[in-house]
Amino acid sequence: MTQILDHSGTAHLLRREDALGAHNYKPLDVVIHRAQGAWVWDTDGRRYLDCLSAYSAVNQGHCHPRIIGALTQQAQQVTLTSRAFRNDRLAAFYETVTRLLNFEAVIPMNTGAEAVETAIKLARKWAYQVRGVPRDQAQIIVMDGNFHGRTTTLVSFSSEAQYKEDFGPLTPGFVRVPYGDAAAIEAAITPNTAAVLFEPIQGEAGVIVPPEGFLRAMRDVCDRHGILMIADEIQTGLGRTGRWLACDHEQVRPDVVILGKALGGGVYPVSAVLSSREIMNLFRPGDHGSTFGGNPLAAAVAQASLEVLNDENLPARADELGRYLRGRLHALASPLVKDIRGRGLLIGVELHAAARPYCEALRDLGVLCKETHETTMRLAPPLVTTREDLDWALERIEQVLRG
Ligand code: IF1
Repeated sequence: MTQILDHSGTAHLLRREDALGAHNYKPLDVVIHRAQGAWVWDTDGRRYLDCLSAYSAVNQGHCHPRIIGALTQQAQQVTLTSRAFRNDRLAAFYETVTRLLNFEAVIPMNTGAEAVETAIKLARKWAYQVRGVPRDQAQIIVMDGNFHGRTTTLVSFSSEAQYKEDFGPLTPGFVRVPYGDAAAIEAAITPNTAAVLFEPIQGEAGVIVPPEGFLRAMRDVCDRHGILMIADEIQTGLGRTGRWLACDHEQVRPDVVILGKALGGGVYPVSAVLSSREIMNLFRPGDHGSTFGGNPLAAAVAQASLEVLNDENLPARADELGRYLRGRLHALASPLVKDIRGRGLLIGVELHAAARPYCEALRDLGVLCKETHETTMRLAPPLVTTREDLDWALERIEQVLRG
């Protein structure tokens, strides 16, 4: 007798995945099979509103037809040349990203962590060649609670024990100061300081919005001491907080901006570092590179991803929907809620208790979100979400947070 096995059954999939894979994640047990716009469907056809957006990587919504169109069209043309040769998609991508973000020069990479590493190399070279710091003495000021990625250098200056313990020896050259305190940055500056590296809103730390005026004050400190201001806008950039860059909220222009996540439109990893021509010119042939960085498929996808953000006015939409969502969350006046933070559609709801059970309850009702730092629920739906979608989610959030 033939045994009929349900190979797509959820429990079966989880067992097979966990049997062979590394256990470096503890995902919510929902197995996503299909997605469109702000919505995803599990293997049993149940529908969920995605209120995480792959940590802001799908700002444009899942499987945006224009981005998928660019992907499939380019995939049939040419996908990878390496930078040993030129490809016919790079120039247009460079023009689009520098024009929309208002920078003079760009270097393409793949993942966020790689782009942060790229910015660190650029800042160090600037310190030695321009600021005159003695070789190997450059220091970069970073913030308590930072998250910039998981390479050995980036975890070296994490304040999270688990991210670095047992992964040493760590990379020297970083000094950490409290987040949101420009005076602390100034006090940490020495003749060997190259740069300050920061997130304009700290994502992983629990959606921490710095005090009003912090970005401006930091710009001022960097100018007075002649050091570089490097904004990691991998999570906050590209419309998420209601502006093209979160630094725009204080009309601050960093010397170096790092983009990732939504630059790839949720379909392909694309990151980039933007700066002035003068600073970017410090990179000479052979200084830095990547097999996949700037490949034609990535360039086509990134260009379409930027055009969608621009043509659909998604930064303004995030601003408007964010105000609405935060207003409605405040109006719930739930006794379980300790704080509601955020800008645009990057929202943290801090609870008095662990957030995980509430994320699980929301999943059961069709809303996907993820806890960060134990007690904070992160709400960050795609920027294409409608007000009706948010109302649908709010009904369920209210039900769960009623207490
Ligand atoms: C994971 C966190 C978010 C980032 C900023 C660089 C990177 C990230 C500001 C590195 C990445 C991630 C990675 C992802 C979960 C996510 C995350 F909770 F871990 F911290 F978003 F808040 N700078 N963020 O947020 O980019 O190399 O991953 O492309 O599972 O580690 P990457």
